[in-house]
Amino acid sequence: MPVKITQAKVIVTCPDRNFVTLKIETDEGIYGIGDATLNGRELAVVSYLEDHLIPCLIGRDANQIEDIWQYFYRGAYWRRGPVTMSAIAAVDTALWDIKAKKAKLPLYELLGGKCREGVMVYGHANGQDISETLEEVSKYIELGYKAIRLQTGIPGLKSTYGVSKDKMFYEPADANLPSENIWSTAKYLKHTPKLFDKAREKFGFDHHFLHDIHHRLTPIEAAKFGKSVEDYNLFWMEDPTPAENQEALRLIREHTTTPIAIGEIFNTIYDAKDLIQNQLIDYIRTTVVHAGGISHLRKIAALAELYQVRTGSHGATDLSPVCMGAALHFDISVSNFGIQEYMRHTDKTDDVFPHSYTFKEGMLYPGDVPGHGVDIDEELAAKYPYQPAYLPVNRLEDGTMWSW
Ligand code: EZ4
Ligand code: CO
Repeated sequence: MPVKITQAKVIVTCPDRNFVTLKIETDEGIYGIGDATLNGRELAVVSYLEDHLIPCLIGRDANQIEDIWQYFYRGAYWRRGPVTMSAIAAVDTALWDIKAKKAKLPLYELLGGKCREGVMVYGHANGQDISETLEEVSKYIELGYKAIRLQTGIPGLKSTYGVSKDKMFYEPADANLPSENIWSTAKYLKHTPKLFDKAREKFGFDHHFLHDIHHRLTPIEAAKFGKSVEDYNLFWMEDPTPAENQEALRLIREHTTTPIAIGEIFNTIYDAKDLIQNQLIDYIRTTVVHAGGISHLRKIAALAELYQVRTGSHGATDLSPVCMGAALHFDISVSNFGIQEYMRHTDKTDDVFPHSYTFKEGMLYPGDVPGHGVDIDEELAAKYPYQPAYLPVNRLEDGTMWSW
């Protein structure tokens, strides 16, 4: 029996940070929600949904998730890109939520069932200097984390990626016009291996340590970095070099066995396929929200499985609890899951998005309620209006624009 889509609306709220949420309602009274947040470009996705997708959704059969996906992807003529794919992702996630609620099953049951008990996550330890970062690592270890990302300030640079005043709730979108960071590759390459040297000296080798380079190095510099930290056994180095130039990864691979994770800014399987098929990465970091939803992410994971590439989905605070909930159902049901990033949301955010997922001893569990298990409290959401917020930009010391 068809389930008719009767209404769809976009909810924009800022409980400590901006989130864009799509809510799709049906004639059976069942609704579903999907995350459509694109950090620093939120309102472009709102318009894409309100002006272009929602009018085409009304009256369609909510059961036909794949057909609706194809309708919006192929049917638009203009394909791919973060705005388009975040909007399609929100529709897809909301429709999976509806289908699972209608079946009275947690979403992972429709995706083939659980492949594992829980989802290993990693948290973010960051500090102005090495000793501050190590203190943060201790806190994560006390909280039970098995995997931790380490970032630290660099002597001689006023600010850098991954380091903020607020520790547990690190938020990079910090100003109503972009703030500016200054970058020096030489200073970074000199300092960062010391962080991992001290961390292994202090904590040993029982925990997974990760690191995000945030697209800042050239291929040969990234190769050099990977080599310089091999003794510290990193779980991965993330975004070592901008991935528009995918051939560059071959050069890095030839020089280092430090595993590589890429994909948080990818939107489709086409962005990832060469890196996967040539085995130039070890982890693919595409997300439910920015890469076309559950349906498309599962296709990426299936391709990656053929090449022993595992998933390591992005999970920063700018992916809403709706995305996190959906991601956990994906993570628990794909065979080649690797790890899930998990930056905690603030209490204000969690209050607006009541959810069934829970954290215990370094793992997240999606919970067993029907659907993806995340809801939105619309009354509360309305109390926190949108506030413009940009991600920073990055310049070299001589003023040259660089990758943030
Ligand atoms: O810069 O989510 O691995 N995590 C990251 C994040 C991203 C932000 C961008 O919105 O690189 O901190
Ligand atoms: Co990253």
